[in-house]
Amino acid sequence: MAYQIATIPGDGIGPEVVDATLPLLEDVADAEGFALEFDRYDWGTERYVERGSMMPDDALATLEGSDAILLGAVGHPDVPDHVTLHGLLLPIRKGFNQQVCERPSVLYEGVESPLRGYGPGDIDFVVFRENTEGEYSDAGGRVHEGFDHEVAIQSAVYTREGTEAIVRAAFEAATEREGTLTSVTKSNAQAYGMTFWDDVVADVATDYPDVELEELLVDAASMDLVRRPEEFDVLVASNLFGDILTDVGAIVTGSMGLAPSGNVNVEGEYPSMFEPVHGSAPDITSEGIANPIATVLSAAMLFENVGEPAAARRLETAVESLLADESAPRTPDLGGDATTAAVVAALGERA
Ligand code: GGG
Repeated sequence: MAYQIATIPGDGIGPEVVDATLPLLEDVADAEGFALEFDRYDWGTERYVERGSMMPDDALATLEGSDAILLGAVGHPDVPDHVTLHGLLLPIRKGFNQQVCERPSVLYEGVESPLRGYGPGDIDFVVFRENTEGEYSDAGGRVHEGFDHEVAIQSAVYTREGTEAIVRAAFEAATEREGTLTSVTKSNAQAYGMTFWDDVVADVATDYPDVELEELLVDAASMDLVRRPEEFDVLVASNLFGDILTDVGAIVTGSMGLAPSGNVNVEGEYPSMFEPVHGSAPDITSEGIANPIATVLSAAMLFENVGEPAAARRLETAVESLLADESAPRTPDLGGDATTAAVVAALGERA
């Protein structure tokens, strides 16, 4: 069996972490008796500067035949971030109906949380982020640009179908984990979209009577993820709130360099896309010190998604073993001085 994996290394440290990780994935696939065929697409900001677009017009048609996509990062200091996001990341998520963004936050043995008193296993939650609409719907406009009477409108769009898809995925995860579900909104202030979200949650909840449901406002949730992270299990939130909460989740579990994510097309009609939560990190680009673990764990989610759970476990176990070993190499974000390549090599010995 061979899987066709599209890789979009992207910008900044994206190519460094993706390119370093691919040989490890090939080895793990080989050990589990399947093969990977990579199709590399050098899309991103360099292309935008040279040719005026982050990716070609037929990008989605090109990617459509893949079994999954592995993405590095997008973003460059010379180009506004909304150009890079709306030119590549968001069109892929929307075009392939990747409605469910799954972002786990786990405090591993050997990793220090900035929160005092937390040890391995104390923090273990997953955020289900609505991924194709909400505040990132691109509905709005700017008129009278440059005048004092300039106006900007940015609308959030919530559909019943999209909201139900993410809420149902979160309830399913809470059921599987035998845990609680926290729905995060701002429905006291956003009395249309977010009260609609609450209504959909209440409707879907009737199908999951065994799941304990908590509802929190996003300001309280942000505070509580820092104050009592051990009490969270599965969270579900809109596109913007999920984006913010998962950065909090990454940092309370030690580093942005450890946080993976999956953008999932639930029906399996289109490829799903896996990417580290971190961005392109221009401050450390080309230094060879970016942490590859978020990409490796994203690849584990990719393996799970294509139906290779044993390969996924192999990568996860290698990461757990490396982080638990004080003498193993670790990159500067985790207090070490190792290179990206050294960490991948050490993972390879454990995988
Ligand atoms: N790893 C992908 C990446 O470049 N993320 C940067 C970013 O700003 N992402 C926004 C988002 O996930 O919606």
